[in-house]
Amino acid sequence: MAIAAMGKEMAASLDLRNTLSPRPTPGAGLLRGLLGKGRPLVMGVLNVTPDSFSDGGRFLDPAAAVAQAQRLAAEGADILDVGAESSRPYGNAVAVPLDEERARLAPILPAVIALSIPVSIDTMKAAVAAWALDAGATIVNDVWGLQRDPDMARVVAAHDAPVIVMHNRDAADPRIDIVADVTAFFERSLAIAARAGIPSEQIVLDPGIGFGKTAEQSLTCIARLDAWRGFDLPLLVGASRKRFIQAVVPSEPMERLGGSLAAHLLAVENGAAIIRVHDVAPTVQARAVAAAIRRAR
Ligand code: HH2
Repeated sequence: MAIAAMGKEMAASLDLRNTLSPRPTPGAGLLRGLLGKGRPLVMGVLNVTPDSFSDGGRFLDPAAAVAQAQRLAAEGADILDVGAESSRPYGNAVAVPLDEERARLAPILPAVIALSIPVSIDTMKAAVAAWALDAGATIVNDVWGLQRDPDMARVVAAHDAPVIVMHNRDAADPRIDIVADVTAFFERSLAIAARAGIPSEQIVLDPGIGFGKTAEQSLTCIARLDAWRGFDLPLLVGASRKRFIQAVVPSEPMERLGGSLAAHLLAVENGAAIIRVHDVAPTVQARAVAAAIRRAR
């Protein structure tokens, strides 16, 4: 069966499933198990969008999206992060209606989940998160850290799902102390999470490289990652292909692999437990070599 046709059939069963009871959730054991692998986790990015900043339009076609998910899995991704609305780290946000976001995901999500790698849903909408979790996604990645959609924390708690709480701002302000701003944002998110009943073992913190930050502030967030170790929660860094790299070495997004690898290796040195990347194979190789060098010390 062609992948697109398979996707349609699976999407139909997904709709049906949503009228039935939701799947049992893996609870805190999932995140604990992943982090227990004893190495930094590589989260592979799948953007089912026309307008993502580096690969918009490449995986909008369901067959291309599923093939990319299979590739990321084969290359060694520990988690697949699937998104259908560009989070537009650099402004010009084009809000995607709920139905459109779900329509982009429906033909591919079952096939991605069938790869048996934990799937995180990269969305700012509680309704999309709930729908994807009911369909078998197991992690929520909220680029507004539970602070944009007022129903997000409830959905995460109700599904007993791990959640990535990412720092964000509407606009960059070069005058602020970015470390203090991120810290205050995390504190607000953690208070929202606690009120909703999300256990702290289910939370990952992410300073949101490129989001509402100058290039210097993004560099600072990676350099000062240890500032957030005091929260005693796993940290995620997503520096892949981001614009701060161009501020160091002029380059187009697809020419930023070297900068992405450098940023992620240093993030790991500074305490990142998860790195979010578009290029899984080179990152897995870099992780292995860095680990071998560390062992040879
Ligand atoms: N970056 C992007 C999207 N989602 N989620 C987390 N937790 N951390 C990040 O740094 C992060 C994220 C932006 O990258 P991409 O998905 O490739 O671009 P777009 O949002 O334009 O689709």
